[in-house]
Amino acid sequence: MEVKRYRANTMQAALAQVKQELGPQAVILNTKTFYQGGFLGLRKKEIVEILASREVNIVDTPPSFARQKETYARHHISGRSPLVESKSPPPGEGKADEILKELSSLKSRVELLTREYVRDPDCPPALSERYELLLKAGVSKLLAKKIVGAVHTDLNKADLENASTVEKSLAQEIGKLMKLSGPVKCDGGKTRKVVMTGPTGVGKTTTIAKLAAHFSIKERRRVGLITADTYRIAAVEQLKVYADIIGVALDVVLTPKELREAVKRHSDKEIIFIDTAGRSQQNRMKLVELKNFVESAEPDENHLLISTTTSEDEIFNIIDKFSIVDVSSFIFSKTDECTKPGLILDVLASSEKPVSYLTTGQDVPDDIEVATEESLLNLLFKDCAQ
Ligand SMILES: Nc1nc2c(ncn2[C@@H]2O[C@H](COP(=O)(O)OP(=O)(O)OP(=O)(O)O)[C@@H](O)[C@H]2O)c(=O)[nH]1
Ligand SMILES: [Mg+2]
Repeated sequence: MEVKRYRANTMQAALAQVKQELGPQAVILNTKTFYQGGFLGLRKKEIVEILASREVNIVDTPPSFARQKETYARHHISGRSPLVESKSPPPGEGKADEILKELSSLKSRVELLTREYVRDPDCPPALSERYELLLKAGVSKLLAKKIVGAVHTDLNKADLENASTVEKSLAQEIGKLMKLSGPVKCDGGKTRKVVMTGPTGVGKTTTIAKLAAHFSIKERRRVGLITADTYRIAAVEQLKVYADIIGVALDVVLTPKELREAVKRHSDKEIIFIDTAGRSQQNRMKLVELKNFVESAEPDENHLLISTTTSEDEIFNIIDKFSIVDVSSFIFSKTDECTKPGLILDVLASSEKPVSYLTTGQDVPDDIEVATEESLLNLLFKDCAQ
């Protein structure tokens, strides 16, 4: 059987295509409505899709509504594409109106069945779509359900049919989960000591270079750099290159004691950034060593860098293992490479800690932004933007 797919902005236009190509005897096998484009569902376009064929065996009598449901359920459960057996429209030329009436009634039946079997009966269609969007962004099923559930409870029936009210309420619910620390604090008072920790290769050194450049060049603050990462020769050289370009002093320390002394030497600075060696979350001994380094600096802020290219399970493992060091906030790095930004929401929902920055690429100093509700929403729904 040859099945053809037709898409248009309205059901009528899609039906006209079917009729023109397959003739009035064509049988509609399935219809669905979905949305394309838009951000958070705004400015999205409704698309109607019809699957049709002219080669279906036509049953003589119209199947009962109950039988159609049964057929749909059977196909849906077996994982095959839903196929609604259909009576052919009344034959004969000049009966276009009757055909259209029949098709339109079939369409409402199919929609009803789809809702009944594909969607949670308690969930209004507008929320089912948002739920799917959240899953697509990588938010866990549990959290996505909690978010749309809260919107469902907040809004009455009429509000749930108003797209912009639904969007606003959804953004509000997501906003409640976002703990934001704001940027690194540097008010020119007491020297601010800022440490970056995290697993290997997540972007600690690059992020320090971005922030050091920002505070030194844009905010004209007196900046000091210290690196406790002597694990790799290249690591020191990497930060030295940035320090030279930015025009700030770099101290290299080998022990916690040296770190304490270097911090003292930089007491004339308004802000000191301290780079640490990347440590595997599996290596408890190295994590204890890191803890000793960090504590000797008595930092005001310790940002744990988490690469958003890491799997969700591993992220929770990293947070757990790095909690040995007192973490003040998270920096989510490599968001430019991330395909599941929703995991950030899961992390923030289940942790006490806030997020300070998102890093968005390799370029120093530009590829970093302070985490805000707006930047996080944009990241979450980046694939929905036109
Ligand atoms: N795509 C992308 N790459 C980044 C980002 N931040 C850093 N990188 C790259 O990631 C790699 C590792 O960056 P580093 O700053 O050396 O990471 P690190 O955490 O200091 O690494 P170790 O000191 O070895 O633990 C480099 O190639 C960076 O250019 C980012 O936001 N996006
Ligand atoms: Mg490094």
